[in-house]
Amino acid sequence: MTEDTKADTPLDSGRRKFLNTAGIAGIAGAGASLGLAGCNKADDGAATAPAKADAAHAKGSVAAGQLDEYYMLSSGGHSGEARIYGVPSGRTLKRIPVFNVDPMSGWGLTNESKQILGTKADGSLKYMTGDTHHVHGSYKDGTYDGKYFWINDKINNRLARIRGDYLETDKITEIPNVQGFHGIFPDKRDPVDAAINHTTRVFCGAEFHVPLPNTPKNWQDGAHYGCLLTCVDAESMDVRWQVRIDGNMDLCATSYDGKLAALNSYNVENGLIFSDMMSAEHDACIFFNVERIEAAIKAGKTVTIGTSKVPVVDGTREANKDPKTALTCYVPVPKNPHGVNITPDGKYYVCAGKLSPTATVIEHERVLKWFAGDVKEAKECIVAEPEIGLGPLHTGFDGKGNAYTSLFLDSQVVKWNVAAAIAHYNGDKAAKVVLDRLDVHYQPGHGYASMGETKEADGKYFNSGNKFSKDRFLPVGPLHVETEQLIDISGDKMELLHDHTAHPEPHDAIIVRRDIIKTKQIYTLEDSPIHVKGFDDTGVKRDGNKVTVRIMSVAPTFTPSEFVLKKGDVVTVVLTNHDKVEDLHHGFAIEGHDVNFIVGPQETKSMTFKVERPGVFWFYCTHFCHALHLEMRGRMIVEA
Ligand code: RUQ
Ligand code: CUA
Ligand code: CA
Repeated sequence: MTEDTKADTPLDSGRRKFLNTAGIAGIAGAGASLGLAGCNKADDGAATAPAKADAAHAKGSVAAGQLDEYYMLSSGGHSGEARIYGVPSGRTLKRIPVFNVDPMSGWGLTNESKQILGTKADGSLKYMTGDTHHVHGSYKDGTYDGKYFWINDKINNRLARIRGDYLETDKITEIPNVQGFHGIFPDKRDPVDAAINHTTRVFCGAEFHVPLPNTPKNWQDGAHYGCLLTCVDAESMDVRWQVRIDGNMDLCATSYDGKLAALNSYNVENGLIFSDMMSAEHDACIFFNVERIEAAIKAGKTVTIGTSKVPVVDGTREANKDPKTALTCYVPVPKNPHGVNITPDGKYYVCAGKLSPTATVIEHERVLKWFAGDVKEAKECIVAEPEIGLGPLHTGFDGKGNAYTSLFLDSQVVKWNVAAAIAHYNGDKAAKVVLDRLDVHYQPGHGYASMGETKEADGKYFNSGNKFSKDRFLPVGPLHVETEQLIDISGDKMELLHDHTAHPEPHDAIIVRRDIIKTKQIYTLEDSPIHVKGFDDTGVKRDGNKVTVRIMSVAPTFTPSEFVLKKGDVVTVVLTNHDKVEDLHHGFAIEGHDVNFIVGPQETKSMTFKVERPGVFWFYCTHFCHALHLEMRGRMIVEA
């Protein structure tokens, strides 16, 4: 046994206690009252036998040359990108630039990507950064169809779409009148038209209150502030409508019948300062009745806010007192919850307690009944409130009736049974709710199971996205390596398979079966309306000081391999890669001009820049492509 397979040495449990104390002190010091009484804490776990550790390691590894079973699409936090890891290996497969600039692919540099990202009048990027938290895929028949993936930008309130065939960003939409855009979830089918059994909408929750419209006038007065839920069209990516609510929105889940979107709210107080956000004993899980909202939009019961033309309906409590016409239902949950997830059978929503050591289980059918006027009080939609441990944040499911919740303060993942929790809530005190606990290292945030957000939840793996790695990897400076841990959930007991590093700072992810994602290996020339058709289509065209240089690449040459410009020219290079061989990419970079991008087989990219320095400038291929890759270069000549 090597040093790093030793689990739970005395040192290890000591560290865990330190982290717990620090975590609780942090929250308690901030004025929260933690309802900790009665919370069962498991012992620190038994030492793992070496043979067992080796077997677990083998289960979590993928031999050289073998492929992973799943794609894990992960957010990249303040890097602004998305990432793909292999499961079970934990190997990094790809980083997808989304809201960030990426020199390798030319994202944020090429004209095509700048158009997707959005530019200012001078042609420069409107934003250089983003903060991605949640990735979700498009659905058909209750499972992923592999067509699209969506990811949010919390900083600049943008929703991006990644197309499943290239696994590249193809559209970005900015959402008006919101700040702190956090939770997203695509719908799983249409609430009315049974023939539409796939995703057509994406719901986006806003976490921060802003004055509506946003002016600094009366900024002290919270009454001017509000939060909006936004519905974006999955195909056009246009903003369809918004709903103004009381409170805020954090995470989102959608029902399998398309009828409801659920968003947890930790600030029903509409507080603008920390202590106000913590003042109420209960916050809410807010349910949105999609069919009624769209009917209200159609009927024109809308307002617009500021310069935005997006229709907004009123989802506040005051305006929705009658359940039979209500657009929204506020189910009270213990103060400051985090995360909401729906069980794969579509029956229950689980809201994690965060400050409360409980999870709140809300029955879908009862929420529908509340909207029909058949359930008196929204709180009657709650069917269980199991005590599961300290700092519950996010829940994954195995499709066998069990839930796996991350416990931030306990540094654990807890496995509990949903049916047993309901039985216990109904008085069956013998019902065994908590089935297992596993220490993770350390302080997990998001956790998600393989296919766990679909009807095809398969109960194989659970990935714990830990917020702190401390001593799990070689130290690399003050900021520790980010860590994720893969857990086998196929047996009665959870089994830790391995740690893998994650580039800072991952949040949420989804684990998608590999047969669902069907990527193309070669681009289509016609993807680009300006592609260079062939040798006859190459060369230099001048229109005043605007010059277009059309180049094609065929390994290992560029045609033309030289072009002459004049100082002051604004030049657009259009490069089409005419190679048709899988994986045969070429790069294009020019000294001194910040030009750097790659083109895949049959792909076209363009970039516009100004030439202000006379001289000879080599352009060269940056991506290894051929035995004569180094020779794949040419000259840009700028005359005085
Ligand atoms: S949140 S640690 Cu941005 Cu997804 Cu819960
Ligand atoms: Cu073309 Cu390297
Ligand atoms: Ca609150």
